[in-house]
Amino acid sequence: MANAYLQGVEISASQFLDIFHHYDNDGNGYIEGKELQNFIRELQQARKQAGLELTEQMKAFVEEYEQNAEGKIGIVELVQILPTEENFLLFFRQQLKSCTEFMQAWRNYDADHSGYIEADELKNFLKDLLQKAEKQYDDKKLEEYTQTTLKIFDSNNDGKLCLAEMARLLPDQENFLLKFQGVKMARKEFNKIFELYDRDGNGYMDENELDALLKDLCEKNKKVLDISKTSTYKNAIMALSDGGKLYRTELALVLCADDN
Ligand SMILES: [Ca+2]
Ligand SMILES: [Ca+2]
Ligand SMILES: [Ca+2]
Ligand SMILES: [Ca+2]
Repeated sequence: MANAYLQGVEISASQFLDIFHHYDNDGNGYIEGKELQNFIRELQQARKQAGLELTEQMKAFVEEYEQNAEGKIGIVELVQILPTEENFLLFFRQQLKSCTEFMQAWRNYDADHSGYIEADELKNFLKDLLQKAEKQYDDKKLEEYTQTTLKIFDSNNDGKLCLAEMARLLPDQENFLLKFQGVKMARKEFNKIFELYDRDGNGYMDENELDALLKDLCEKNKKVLDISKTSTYKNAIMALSDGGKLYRTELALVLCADDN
């Protein structure tokens, strides 16, 4: 079924989702290695069968990855290749060019500060993106986009998006949030660290306190984190702050494992 969708001149948001899941065989959120080679082969076949030329984007993509056994693409890359109806995922990418912008948006749209983007908050997010892009939409479309976006990013199926799930929207090189997944700590340890680095004990981190914490964290986790990027990490995380006051709840989104 999913490979038949590849013949479409225009692919709907839900067909797009089926295609992604079909080719991401092991479900790790990327189409890579053999999966990618398989996708390239079937894409070429499908276009031929439908009597369609490869689009310019497809040609460039095939050229880049055909001989590349290490190739790896995520959802946002796939959406750029396929003729998806209303490339709504690209609106995110246009708005969220850096990790800092991503964090600002997160702070903005997590209106109830629950630490998650729930369906109604996601809908507001999409609505603003569509309006900014001056796209026509109705309630039914908006609902479809919301549900599709949720299905794409909600890896643990709890019906809401956490920071790490949504971070998959970011380009790889910008994506330190996924790296921080590897250094997340239990709640108890996190609390201890928060108190240690909140030097003046006023209940929030200022920029300098966060800087000291991140430097030590990078030093301790050299394999995962890049110490030369400390200030990039810091600026992005400070975007979660309340006018320069970074409270425990917000820092916990980045550093604290969810299940603790
Ligand atoms: Ca995969
Ligand atoms: Ca929320
Ligand atoms: Ca989730
Ligand atoms: Ca402080």
